[in-house]
Amino acid sequence: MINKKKLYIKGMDLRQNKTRRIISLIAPFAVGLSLCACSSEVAGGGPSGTEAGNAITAQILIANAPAANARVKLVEHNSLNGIEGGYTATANDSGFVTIENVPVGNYTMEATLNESAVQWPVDIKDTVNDVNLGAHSLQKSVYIGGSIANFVADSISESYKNMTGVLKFRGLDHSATIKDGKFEVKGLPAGKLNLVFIPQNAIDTVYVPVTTDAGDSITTLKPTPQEKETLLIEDFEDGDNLHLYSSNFFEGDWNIMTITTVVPVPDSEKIKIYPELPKDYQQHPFLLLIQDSEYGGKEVHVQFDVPDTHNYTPWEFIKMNIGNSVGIYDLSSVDSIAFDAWGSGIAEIQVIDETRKDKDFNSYTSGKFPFILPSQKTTHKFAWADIVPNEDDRKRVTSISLVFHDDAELYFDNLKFIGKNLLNIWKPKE
Ligand SMILES: [Ca+2]
Repeated sequence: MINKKKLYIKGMDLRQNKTRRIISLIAPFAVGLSLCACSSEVAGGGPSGTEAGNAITAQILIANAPAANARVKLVEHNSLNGIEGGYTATANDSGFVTIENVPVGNYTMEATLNESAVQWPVDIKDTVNDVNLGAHSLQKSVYIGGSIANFVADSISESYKNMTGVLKFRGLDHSATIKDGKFEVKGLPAGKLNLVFIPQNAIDTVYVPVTTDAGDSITTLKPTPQEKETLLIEDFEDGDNLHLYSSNFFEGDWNIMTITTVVPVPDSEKIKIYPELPKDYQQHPFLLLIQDSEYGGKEVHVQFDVPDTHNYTPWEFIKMNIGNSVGIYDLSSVDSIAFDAWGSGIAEIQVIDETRKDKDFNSYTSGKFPFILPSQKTTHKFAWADIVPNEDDRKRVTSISLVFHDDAELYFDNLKFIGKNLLNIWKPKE
């Protein structure tokens, strides 16, 4: 802050010589730059030729170098009149500008050069003291354009959305004509922009504040409805027991199993699985279910045969773990699931969170959704919320199964999730 004080005193001392005074003011900020003795160009409104009054200085930079010839405008903060009644100046070779004799008030200063611009607020508290605004860097300018309908609330009448008139910016020297509700403005400074749509034949204007970043191209203020995406989880073409998004061997695997509610089960009452699993088969039995499809490629085909006489409740599972065995996965971004399934019998989609237990100490089942398997190849599409009604449960999923309680034949292929940002679901929650 010592520098600032020195600067101020220097300016006071040198008040008799305007040119030298400006150089003194800017010198501490211009170390290493070659200063020219020429005075900054001063133009625009306000009284001139008097020795009294303040002087506002600033340095304009572009890519950390002086922005020679940058155009600077100082406009009253709330003005809709642009440079009319405002001030302009052009930066010298060292990027410095000076504007003198600015009345007390709140202003916006804007600098532009080619495709770049910058704006910042300027408060003038008196007409005596000099104001050093420091250095400001030009950034890629902002584009705003399109249909007014995309910038105003739906409740605003159609006549406004189709208006002919003019668009102005409070505190900035920018404007654009509006025809049939359409407009276009280039070269705006990033930051807060206060748009005012002024219809030709009406009194009321529409005010729309917009906050922008450098280089923005803004054609709507309304959130664009995000496109739904379809994620193919499994088509079995790779012939393994991991689904397509598994990141290593231990994650996201498919399984087949049968469970009975009595132990032991006499051989004559055991559930038979076709294709039969060889007794010495050491690898994952699910691989045996992946077969060539008559429709091309591969699909899952399995048959469960429950003996006519049995004394238990059969459970037959085709189960896909979402990821690793301890991970809980957030499937709330899934809107629906689709798959091809056909054959015979009744399949029940079951969605499970194995990290939780129900009152019987079984894994917590958040969704049970039975459907009849048609005899012909059929694509089924079910709303995820119909399968898992509780929203919180959709955030905690460990596996999805097709469960059978009786004889069944299943052909299964092309499991897809449909929703938004679906790749996020593979991140385990805990
Ligand atoms: Ca397939």
